[in-house]
Amino acid sequence: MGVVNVTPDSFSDGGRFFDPAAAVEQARRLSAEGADIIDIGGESSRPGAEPVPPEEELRRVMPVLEKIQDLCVSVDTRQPQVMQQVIAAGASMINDIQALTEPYALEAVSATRCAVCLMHMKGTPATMQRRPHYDDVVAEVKTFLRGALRKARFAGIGADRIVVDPGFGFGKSAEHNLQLLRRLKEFAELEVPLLAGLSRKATVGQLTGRPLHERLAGSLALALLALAGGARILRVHDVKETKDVIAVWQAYGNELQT
Ligand code: PT1
Repeated sequence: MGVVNVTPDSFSDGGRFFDPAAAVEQARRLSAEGADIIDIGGESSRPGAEPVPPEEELRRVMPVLEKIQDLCVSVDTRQPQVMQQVIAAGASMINDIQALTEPYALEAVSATRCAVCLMHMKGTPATMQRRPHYDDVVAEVKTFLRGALRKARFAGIGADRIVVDPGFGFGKSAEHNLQLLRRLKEFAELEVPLLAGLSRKATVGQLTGRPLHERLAGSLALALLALAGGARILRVHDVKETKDVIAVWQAYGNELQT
């Protein structure tokens, strides 16, 4: 999954693809590099980010979505109004960092054939990194995702339309993120595909001492660890490089096809 942020303030490429034409070009580039899904978002969810009204989110996302309808597009949004509109405009997946907990979000997805990513977050982007605490981060995240999955299934969303995500960096310290990664295999118990987003995040910075634009190698190392833990979808900024990691991972697990 390749990330295209249509925001003025995203953490790693804020403002770069705010212009719809630049966002479309980036989506095409990531797709050509081998991304199976393009994730477009009109609201930043980096630590400290403030919410965006749904009208503004739609103003950012729709012009891009309309020009890449031939691609498998996921839209990163928490707002039911946005979900409804982007699904009508051809989005294949809703990527919700709030796991469809907003009123009417379940309904916005259930009445359609659209897929959904249910993600765990503790708190809100504005406050989530203020001293997050867990007794057992893996147990707590898994319990939350099990509940979100049950609610989605009960609303009529088939298990074949759902993926889950532990939400790396969303109300989690570097140690919490590492614990989730070490025990990622335990999420297989939820019996739906697992998505992992670690690309360029603060944890990479903490582990390597690198600033934002020098986190590629650290991100690729985490991508491999996520694959080893059973992740099936990697949400990344650097598609070409991550595809090489996947190629190595697949060759390692299979006999080489020549
Ligand atoms: C993610 C994700 C996302 N991450 C899904 N959607 C972001 N499904 C946006 C930091 O610690 O992992 N999964 N949508 C980006 N959010 C963050 C969070 C960016 C934390 C940076 C950090 O630096």
